[in-house]
Order: sequence, then C-alpha cells, then structure tokens
Amino acid sequence: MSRLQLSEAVRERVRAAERVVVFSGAGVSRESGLDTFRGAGGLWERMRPEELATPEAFRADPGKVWRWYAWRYQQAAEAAPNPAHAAIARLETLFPFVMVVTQNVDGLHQRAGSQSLLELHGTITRAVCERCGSGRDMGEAIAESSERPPLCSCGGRLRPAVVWFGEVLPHETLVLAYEEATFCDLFISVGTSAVVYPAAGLIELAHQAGACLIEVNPEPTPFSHVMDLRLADPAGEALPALVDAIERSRWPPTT
Ligand code: BJW
Ligand code: ZN
Repeated sequence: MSRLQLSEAVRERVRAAERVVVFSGAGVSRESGLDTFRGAGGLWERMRPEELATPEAFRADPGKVWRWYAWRYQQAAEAAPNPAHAAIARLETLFPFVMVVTQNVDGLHQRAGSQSLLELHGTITRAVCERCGSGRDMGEAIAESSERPPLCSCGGRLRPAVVWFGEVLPHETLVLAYEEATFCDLFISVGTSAVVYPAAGLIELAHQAGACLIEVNPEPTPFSHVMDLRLADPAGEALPALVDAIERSRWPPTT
C-alpha cells in the first residue's frame, strides 16, 4: 500500500489520543497462513461450527474435536507473525496506553511482541481439564495423545482452553475489555467479521463512548457505517501504512 494520508479530522484525533484499543480477529492472521472462520476459504465452509466449536460437539465426539484442534495448534505453531502483528506491536511505542483485545487463539500477537493483550476466546496453546480445571501445555498434551484427548490425573478429560459457542467468556478478561473500549480515544478493528457476541459489542461501546473508529478489512462489516476511517486492504499491507501515518501525525510530540 502506498503512503497513507489521513484526513485532517482523523489526524487530529489520532494526535490527541492517549488510550488505544486494537480489536482483532482471524483476518489479522490470514497472511500468516491461518484460515479465517467465515467467508470464502474459511474454516466453516468445510466444517460446521456446531460440529467442532461447541461443548455438545466435544461431548458427542471428543476425538474429532481434539484432532481438529491438534491440527490447528500445529498450524499456529508453524506460522509466524506477519507485518500486521508487528505494526500492532509497534503502536505500544507511540501511545501511553495500548490494549490489544483479540478474539484469536493463535498466540501470534504475543509472538510479535504485543505486551498488553486480552484473549477473549482463550488460547490454543493451553489445554485444560474439563473436571478440575487444571491446565497444561497444549503441545505436550498433543504429544501424549494426538488422536483423542488425554486424561488429567483427576480422571477428567483435557480440552483446548478456548471459548466455544454457548460458553461464557472469561469474566475478568471481558470486564477489562469493556473498560478499555469505554475509555479509549482510538479504536482499531482489524480482520474481524464482527458478528460474534459479546466480542463485537466492544465496537458498539467504543462508538457510544465517542472514540475515533478505524476498521481494517477487505470486506465490509455490520459496523463499517460508523467508522471514521475504513481501510479495505489486507491487514499485512494496511496496518504498517496506518501505523506509519499515525506515527507521522504524532510528530512532533505535543509535550
Ligand atoms: C481480513 C483478511 C486480511 C480476511 N486482512 N482482514 C447476541 C446476538 C446474537 C448471538 C449471540 C449474542 N450473544 C451471544 C450470542 C451467541 C454466540 C454468537 O455470537 N453467535 C453469533 C455468531 C450469531 N456467542 C456465544 O456463544 C459466546 N458466548 C456467549 O455469548 O456466552 C453467554 C451465553 C452463554 C449461554 C447462553 C447464553 C449466553 C461465545 C462465542 C465463542 C466464539 N468462539 C469461536 C471459536 C473459538 C475457538 C477457536 O478458535 O476454535 O471464536 S467462533 C469463531 O468466531 C472464533 C472467533 O474468535 C470468532 C470471531 O470470528 P472472527 O475472528 O471475526 O473471524 P471471521 O472468520 O468471522 O472473520 C474474519 C474477517 O477477516 C472477515 O471479515 C474477512 O473479511 C477478514 N479478512 N482476510 C484483514 N488479510
Ligand atoms: Zn483434572
């Protein structure tokens, strides 16, 4: 993407911003080779969500669900963060407070260097016991048993530490995310279809709170019409250009 020129209005709001939230979804990891869920080529085109991403699916066929997550764990482990993850991490050098609120479970934001991160839908890097809740490394659990979920020492079954449909999101994480969205000055939504709740409600919150809203997504979303700026390019191109433009708009510093 060529040099990005922000409008005068967005430039001023970015220049004055102190608190930033980056809200990310599967599209941010697309250029790392990981599949999105919805849309052309997405995971749900091949598999139905209710067969894989619900507690009922796990109860009905634990081996099938475990093998699917073992495959996705392997993919994520072999993937590398892309320029979008790197640009998001770079924001922490430009603003006093940055929080990445991700729906992704792949661990790529951490590996790109983002320090402040809320994982709304959990992580694929951990497994957790269904019965006693004790956790362990997902890679070790898969190495022990790749075909079906291994058992915990308490006799319970291990499952990936992710949030399935119908399950509640981790309470403290969600409360913190609500706070960040309510008090941020700049909210950047990237690579999410923004249809899964309560996560997508963060956009509504930031909008109601009067934050400057930027969306990075080749496709429109239900929130595109409220955005102050929409970049309809792949995140790996748009985000480095956006963060460059943000950096220029914040120079020289006001203090
Ligand atoms: C690019 C790109 C590039 C492509 N660059 N962009 C209110 C209304 C309606 C329904 C509900 C509601 N509240 C709750 C619900 C039910 C349900 C829900 O939201 N359903 C809707 C789908 C209809 N929500 C839940 O069940 C949640 N729990 C809950 O609400 O508990 C309370 C409760 C419990 C019991 C009873 C009642 C209430 C839990 C949701 C958990 C979601 N889990 C998953 C799986 C996680 C584990 C795993 O990874 O396997 O999370 S589903 C899946 O969707 C995953 C994602 O995190 C999530 C969001 O998807 P995301 O990231 O947006 O990806 P995509 O694929 O949808 O979009 C990718 C985008 O990228 C696209 O727009 C592309 O254009 C774009 N893109 N290339 C930039 N290069
Ligand atoms: Zn246990």
